[in-house]
Amino acid sequence: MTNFPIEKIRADFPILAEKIRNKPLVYLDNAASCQKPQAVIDSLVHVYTHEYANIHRGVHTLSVRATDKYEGAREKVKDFINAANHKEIIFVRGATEAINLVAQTYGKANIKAGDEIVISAMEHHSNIVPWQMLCEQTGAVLKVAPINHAGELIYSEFEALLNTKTKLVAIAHMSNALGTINPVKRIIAAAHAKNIPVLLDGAQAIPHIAVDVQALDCDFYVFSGHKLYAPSGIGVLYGKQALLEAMPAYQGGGDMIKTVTFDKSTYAGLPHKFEAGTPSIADTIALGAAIDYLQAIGMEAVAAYEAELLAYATEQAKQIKGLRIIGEAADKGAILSFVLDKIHPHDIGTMLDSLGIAIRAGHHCAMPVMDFYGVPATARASFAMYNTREEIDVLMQGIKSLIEVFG
Ligand code: C6P
Repeated sequence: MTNFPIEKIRADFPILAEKIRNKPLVYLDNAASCQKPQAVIDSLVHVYTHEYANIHRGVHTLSVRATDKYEGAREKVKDFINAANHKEIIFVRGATEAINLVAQTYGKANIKAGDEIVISAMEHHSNIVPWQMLCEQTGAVLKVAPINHAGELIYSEFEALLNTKTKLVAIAHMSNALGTINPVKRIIAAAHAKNIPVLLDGAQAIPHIAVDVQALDCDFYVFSGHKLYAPSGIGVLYGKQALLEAMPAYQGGGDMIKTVTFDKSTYAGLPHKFEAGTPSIADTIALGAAIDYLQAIGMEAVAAYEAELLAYATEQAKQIKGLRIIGEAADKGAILSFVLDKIHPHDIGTMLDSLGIAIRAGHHCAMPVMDFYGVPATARASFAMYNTREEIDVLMQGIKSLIEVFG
């Protein structure tokens, strides 16, 4: 892509200059967690050097500064995903905590024995296990919409699962194991036509796709900061205000209360009702810095650049004999999962590491996807906006040399 400022972007990420085993780092494990630009690192240093104190509690200057910055980050997240109101942005530890929060509050209040929750066969464990726990607690039933061999949701079978017993649809915006981007607008419209709310697991989609929660009309959207160039330990639950207001509180403690006596406590309004205890203050502020950084580049430009990277990687991978791509959906994000004849994915990962190439090998916390394809694991190269065609060439060369030696 001619206008994409790739050299400048790469220079903004200091870790990309690192040498691994005396080779230039080729970091292709972005779906697990991506690297941080200097602006995010600087934000953390700045907070701890000039702005750090506990928030919402102090009248002293530093506490006011930290509170302003923390609440400022909430405004940035609100604008980034186009939420209607900052009260709809709840800070949590990550996508996993956000889904558990919805399961244990919205779920417990609204889902009872015999009700159904619909997920898909491509979900990450974080969007399976919390619903299984809720089903065990309530007697509700988990229904799983199947996928086809390309790794796409079989839409007609998904739609056929929606009925009067369905109380929630929880589905990945983009799959971490396959890269599939689900037809979420269509899914949401179909569910809403039957008055069923929809939670989107946006953990993988958020760094690749411009998300507009109002245009999508999703009821909940969850993501983690660490996949969005921000620190780990901070994530977001978006929920429509009316739903969040009606939900019971999640954890009890400081900052989520209005009044406390030994007889009874009353709770704070949104968003604080769901943010008990001291949060990850500096990380939240740095999430705001990551969003500023990304918005200066523009999500449309990022998406177009990454689409080119994926197309190039796919084309190159298809030329390698003995390589099988796992996940070939028509609509796909920047993830290339694959297996090689006769070489276990863990060996692929270890051997590529000796060449300075970081990929993930394993079940990617999506064991049912591995079962579906009949493989124990896959090797997964996942791309970010700072990756290049040259790095894909290094990856492909590495794979070819493995096949020569071990295949
Ligand atoms: N997937 C991967 O390598 P947390 O761990 O809470 O930040 O995100 C959980 C999660 C939820 N949904 C999807 C679709 C995900 O991909 C992930 C995290 C990483 O694929 C780590 S297992």
